[in-house]
Amino acid sequence: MTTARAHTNIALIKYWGKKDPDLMLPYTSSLSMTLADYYTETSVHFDASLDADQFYLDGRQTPAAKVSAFLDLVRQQAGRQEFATVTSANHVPTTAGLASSASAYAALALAASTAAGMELSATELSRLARRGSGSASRSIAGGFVIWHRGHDDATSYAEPVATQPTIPIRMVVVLVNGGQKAVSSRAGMQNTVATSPFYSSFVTSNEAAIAPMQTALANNDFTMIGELAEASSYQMHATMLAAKPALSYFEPKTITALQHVQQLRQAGIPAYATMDAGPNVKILTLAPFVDRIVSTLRQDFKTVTVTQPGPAATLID
Ligand code: 2P0
Repeated sequence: MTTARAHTNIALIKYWGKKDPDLMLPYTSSLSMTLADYYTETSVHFDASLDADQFYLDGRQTPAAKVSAFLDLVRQQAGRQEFATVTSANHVPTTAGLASSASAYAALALAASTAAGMELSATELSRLARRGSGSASRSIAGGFVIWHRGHDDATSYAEPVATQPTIPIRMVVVLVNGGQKAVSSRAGMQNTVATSPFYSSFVTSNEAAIAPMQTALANNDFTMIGELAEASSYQMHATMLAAKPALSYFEPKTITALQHVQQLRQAGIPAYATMDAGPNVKILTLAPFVDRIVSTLRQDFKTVTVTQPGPAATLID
């Protein structure tokens, strides 16, 4: 049995839309922060006596179709036939309002490829994880990570940005609603690509933000990091809102949280908002300002958590 741990990540420059849904090639490059406190641990054991893949998620037997499709890629690469038992535990509490598909497929890619006898490089692992979920390609690496959109399977992978920032960047996660989202990322992005008249503008401006973000990270320029991240998030949501039918992940309390961020900034606190395919708000800041931000948001929200950059995916036994 092989066990791997991978941490989830939040994109600062977003991924929203696939050019090639089979190979999971995105329209834009994206850039993320891997998170310290939220991760998935997954064990894989190939077993010749099994007649189907078995999947246990958080202690419960779970339909294995998606996991099986991913294991097929691993079996194909490794030249193996056996089915596998996969046991996975998410340490990504739904109360944190964070998605787990990134950490899930990154952990599965590392555990399954190792269990199948392969020793993939970080680049190969990222390419494999990408096939499970686009954002999982980024959870193979730690710290600040760029997923190069590439133009084929070999060139679309993630790696740490060349120069990591040394300033103490923190992320305050504000829970607006921890429930299941009504529209999955996969369906939402597909419809946005197909119907939003703003989609090509999103691709152009998002892509144009990648190099400045790398520069801002290398220069420890937190104002530029925050401004670029907030802009990418709002541009992604504006593009979805223009889709037909309109796609909005905003809830009334999302606006409340975003207003707090604006007011904090007006008061001179470095705080910038980013949102994913859900109503929760993540606030980028620096360590000295965390307490002020948390106490402000707790006026209106019960669950406010804090995290920081986290490590690369790793084997744990
Ligand atoms: C991101 N999100 O860059 C963007 C921003 C959500 C909003 O990646 O279809 O679960 O499995 O590739 O990666 C969420 O979408 O979608 C996501 P698939 P994924 O983090």
